[in-house]
Amino acid sequence: MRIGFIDSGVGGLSILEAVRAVVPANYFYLMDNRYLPYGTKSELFIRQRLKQLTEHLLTYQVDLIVIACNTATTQAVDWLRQQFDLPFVGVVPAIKPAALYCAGEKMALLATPATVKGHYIQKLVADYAGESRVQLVGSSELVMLAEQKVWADADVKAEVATVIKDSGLTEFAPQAIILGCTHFPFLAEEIRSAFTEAPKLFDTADAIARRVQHLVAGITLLYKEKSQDCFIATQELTEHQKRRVKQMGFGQQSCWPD
Ligand code: DGN
Repeated sequence: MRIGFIDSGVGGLSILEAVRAVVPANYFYLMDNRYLPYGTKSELFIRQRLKQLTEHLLTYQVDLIVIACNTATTQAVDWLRQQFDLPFVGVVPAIKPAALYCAGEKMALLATPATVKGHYIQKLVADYAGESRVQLVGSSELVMLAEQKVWADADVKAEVATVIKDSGLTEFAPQAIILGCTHFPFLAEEIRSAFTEAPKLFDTADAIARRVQHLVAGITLLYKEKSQDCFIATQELTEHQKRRVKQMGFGQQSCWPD
């Protein structure tokens, strides 16, 4: 079994970890760091780029692709399903479970600017938020802070608190926050501590892992693979980043061509 992953940066690793824990496979993680962050790009750009990345992953003969990015999923996954004949698993914010938890109280969706502006999210909120009051916050700054934390172990607590405060969220004081960007689980601690009363955080990693597990059970393999490895393709990384990638458990690295 070969499973492809796509994100513009480290965010998809939060999903990869959950999927790897339950599905034995060879993993191919395409980290499109050349175009990080996706959250500021147009829908047309994201679609064309995802098409290119999917074609690249197909050269590794993947059986299934996880679009481990809310931004790319909300802008492109339906369109990709029409272009290619393999299963795609997308990641969308966990609005429904958060609304159930809040039972009509306040909740917030923290995602990228592109995700919060998209029709897909507006519809999810209209369909599933129920009586809850929802504040939508789009931030690419948080994406970059998550990158700094993961790559360099940077202490980003103060910066995260400032973004949360400036967005009006501390004043809004939601009972729940939906982490609608796969980068944000890496900032969970910092986000919680930006509030006097920590809200409950909802992410999608476990739901995606169950979905992949379900789909994989229905895929018939033409050959049996013995190894279970994790490969990563990125644009150039610094020496420090290369060492981090190894620590993260990636056996092999290659450079994603332009
Ligand atoms: N991790 C992506 C997401 O879930 O939306 C965001 C990364 C980005 O490029 N903005």
